[in-house]
Amino acid sequence: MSDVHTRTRPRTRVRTKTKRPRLHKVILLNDDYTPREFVVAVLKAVFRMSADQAYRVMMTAHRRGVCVVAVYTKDIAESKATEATEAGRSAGYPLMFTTEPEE
Ligand code: TYC
Repeated sequence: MSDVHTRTRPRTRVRTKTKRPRLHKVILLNDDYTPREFVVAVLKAVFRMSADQAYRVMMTAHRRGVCVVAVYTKDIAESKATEATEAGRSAGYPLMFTTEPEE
């Protein structure tokens, strides 16, 4: 009689919530050689920043060593960081952009 009430199947629930993928930060690193105007031009071209925004980001990296430029999905962050770093390299500058996942 008590057998019919015995539950043997584990209680499971299908997860219906879809987690959004983590976003990745693009980070600008300071160096001693890349001209300020060149950094501003790259930020405007690659990250579609206004002259004001680009100047502020460049000066933050210049003063503090690094500055977060923007956040994107992993693929976009990585391709923009590569494109921007490559723009510096082509012009003979050590300008460097990296990426890291957001917390
Ligand atoms: N520090 C450079 C200079 O004095 C300018 C610069 C700023 C370079 C920010 C890189 O991410 C950077 N010419």
